[in-house]
Amino acid sequence: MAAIFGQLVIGPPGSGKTTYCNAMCQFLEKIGRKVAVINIDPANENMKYSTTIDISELIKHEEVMETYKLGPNGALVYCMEFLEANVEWLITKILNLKDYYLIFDCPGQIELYTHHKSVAAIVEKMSQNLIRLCSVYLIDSHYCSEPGKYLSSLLVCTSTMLQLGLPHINVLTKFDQMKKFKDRLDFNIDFYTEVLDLHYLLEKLDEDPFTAKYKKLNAALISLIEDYSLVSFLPLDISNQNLLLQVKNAVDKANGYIFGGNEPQDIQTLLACAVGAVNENEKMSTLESYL
Ligand SMILES: Nc1nc2c(ncn2[C@@H]2O[C@H](COP(=O)(O)OP(=O)(O)O)[C@@H](O)[C@H]2O)c(=O)[nH]1
Ligand SMILES: [Mg+2]
Repeated sequence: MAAIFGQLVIGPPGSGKTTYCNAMCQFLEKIGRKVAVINIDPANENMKYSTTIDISELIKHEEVMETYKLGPNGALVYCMEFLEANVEWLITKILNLKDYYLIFDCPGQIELYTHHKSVAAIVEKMSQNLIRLCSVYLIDSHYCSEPGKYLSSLLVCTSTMLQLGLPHINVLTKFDQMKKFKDRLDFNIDFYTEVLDLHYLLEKLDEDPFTAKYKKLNAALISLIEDYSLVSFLPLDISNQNLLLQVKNAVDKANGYIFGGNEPQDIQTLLACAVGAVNENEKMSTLESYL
């Protein structure tokens, strides 16, 4: 049985998941890939793509809220547990999509990825069925505008990576909005994307009125992030095809698509993906053009 490849698009509400799914689907179709977008967010909005599989065929968020008198977050957790209990429904549908590349649009409740077990269990079941996924974690680049917010995104990314155990790419979205808060950035953009020496971030945390009184906690959290040393970010502005291409290449390399997918790959693309080759000067000037 041949593997099926895809990406699991996750991240907080409003980080741009559905917009990314629309854009990545169009981008991949343009280069000739057959794409199926699967919506597993029962409370989704902005879906311009046509879904191949939609969780609302299985369970409806509003009905769960009404029937069990749950709030929106509780109902979402219920829906994910229901999907986990009925994972065969999802897998049977996916296994019928043999020649397709999958994009999963996921809910935005981050506890589903950092603590709760259902998404991890669903992913595990898919991998047992040769569905090879990479998680793509989207974070709004606005989080760079304050040291505490940036630290929180590093923590959330690290715990998601550990909890899901999938090949993983982190993406800072809405780069076109960076100009609006550039006066509040403490560092160059590459500091935020490459997650450079975090001692500088610790200094800023210790100066910031919100975090200054937690010096020991700040130091412990920074050292935790450094010990794991798992997080870096790719920049994304949804209207920039070049940045979409960089994300696509990183994902194709992470989930193994470049080695086992259906697309004929020329040797240059293969090599570029394999070594992550992007001209460093070009990369910096692209990033700086956003300030
Ligand atoms: N300026 C800008 N806005 C974006 C970008 N990506 C998403 N958005 C906007 O962010 C908002 C939330 O996006 P959505 O995809 O619904 O987020 P989701 O809740 O994570 O699925 C929408 O108004 C999008 O138009 C981007 O690259 N640039
Ligand atoms: Mg959405």
